[in-house]
Amino acid sequence: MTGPEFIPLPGYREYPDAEMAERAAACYREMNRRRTVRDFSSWEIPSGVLEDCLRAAGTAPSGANMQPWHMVVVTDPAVKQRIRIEAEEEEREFYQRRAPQEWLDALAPLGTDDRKPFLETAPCLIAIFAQSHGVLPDGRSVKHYYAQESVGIATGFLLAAIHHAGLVALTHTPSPMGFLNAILDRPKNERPFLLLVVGFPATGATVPAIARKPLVEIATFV
Ligand code: IYR
Repeated sequence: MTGPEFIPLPGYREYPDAEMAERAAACYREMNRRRTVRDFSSWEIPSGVLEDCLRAAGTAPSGANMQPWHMVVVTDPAVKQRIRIEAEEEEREFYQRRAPQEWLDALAPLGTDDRKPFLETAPCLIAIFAQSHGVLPDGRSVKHYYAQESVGIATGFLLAAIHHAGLVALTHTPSPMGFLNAILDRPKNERPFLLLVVGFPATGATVPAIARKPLVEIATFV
């Protein structure tokens, strides 16, 4: 057994204080323009863009570097239609039966309901799966640590990359999402984590008039 191998930190950049402050402010301005969108146009995403967004997602840190994610990009209209049919079935259950009133009240400002036309209108769906464990070529299982947290971080990277590229997205969570394994032929060690809807906003797209919490509410400095 050999010890761990180390290399010099690649790609680190040091900035003068003023430049650092400007970069941090610019990043906040950029991220603050991101909005979750539910009105999509059917405009196609230029080729190669999503690949780089997915590569950016794959740079996320993960427990024991297991990279416990798999992302399925769906553009085939027939597959999108199957996903919409199954998702709307779950959503009908949710809105008509499963959701407690408190949850429905919390969703009211978003104006959501059980109709999910964007699952077919948008050019692309990305189904993100979390792998509870990995499977080696010889069939042996490798435990994954903090899979949910890791996939959550990778999803955040993906959302930031999608926004940075000039696309919009919706984080969609039809629940339960087990139908995604069947439709997308993913193995049992992969659990659907989130369904991202990605594309361009429809002309005249609107978003709910909601606000972000100010810094004093989301952070404490000690
Ligand atoms: N999955 C349902 C309900 C829903 C739940 C949450 I939490 C949201 O932030 C938004 C919607 C739906 O997609 O409509």
